[in-house]
Amino acid sequence: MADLLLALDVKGKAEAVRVAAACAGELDAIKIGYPLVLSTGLGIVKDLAKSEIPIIADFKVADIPNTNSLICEEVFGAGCAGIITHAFCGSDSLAACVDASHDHGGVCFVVCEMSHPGALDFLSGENAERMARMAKAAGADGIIAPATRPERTATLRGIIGSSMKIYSPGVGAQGAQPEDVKKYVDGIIVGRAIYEAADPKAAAHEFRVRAR
Ligand code: O7M
Repeated sequence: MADLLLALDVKGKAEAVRVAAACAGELDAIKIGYPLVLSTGLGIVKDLAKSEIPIIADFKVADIPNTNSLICEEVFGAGCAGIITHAFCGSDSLAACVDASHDHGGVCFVVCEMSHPGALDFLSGENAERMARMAKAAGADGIIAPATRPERTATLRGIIGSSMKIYSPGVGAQGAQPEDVKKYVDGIIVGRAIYEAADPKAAAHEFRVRAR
C-alpha cells in the first residue's frame, strides 16, 4: 500500500490553491518545487498549509555542505515538513542536508535513480546504487526511485531495506501505473495526471485507490 503525493508543478498561487483544495481528502502529501515556488515565493507553503497535509520541498539540493544547510533553514523555516536532495555532490553535502533537516524536525529524501530516459546517462545503475548506500549511511529518511523502472526500484529497495521510505515518480504522464511499483514503495508521486485533469479530485481519488 502506497501513499499518494501530488507534484504540484503549477504556476501561481491561485492555481496551486485551487488544485490543492479540489484534492482535499485524497492526498497524503504535496510536493512543491521550482515551477511553483519561483512563481509564488516560499510563502506558498503557508497558503497550502490549510490542506493540513505535509508539504515537501523538491529543490533537488546539490551544493556544498554550508549552502545545503542554509537552503534547509529556509525550507523548514517556511513550514515545510521535508526536503528532497541530490546525493551526487558527495557524502558531506548529503550529510549536511540530512542533519539540517533533522535539526529542524523535518525529513530528508535523496534522489537515487530518476524516472526519465536521460537518467540512464548518469542517474541510474551503479551510480544509483552507490547513492542509495550513501543515503542509508547518512541516516536519510528515504529515497526517490522510478516507477518507470520498477525492477530498478526493487533493487534499490533491497539496498536500503525496510526502515527507509521510497517515494516514486513517473506514474501517470510518464507512463507508469500505480500497480507497477506499489509493492516496492511507500508513496507514488503524481503530477500532471492530477493537476491537468478536468476533475483533479476524481483523478487523485482513482490514483489513491489504485495505490492501495
Ligand atoms: O507526474 P508528472 O510527470 O507530471 O510529475 C512528476 C514529478 O516528479 C515532477 O515534479 C518531477 O520533477 C518529479 N520527479 C520525476 O518526475 N522524476 C524523478 O526522477 C524525480 C522526480 C522527483 O520528484 O524528484 C524528487
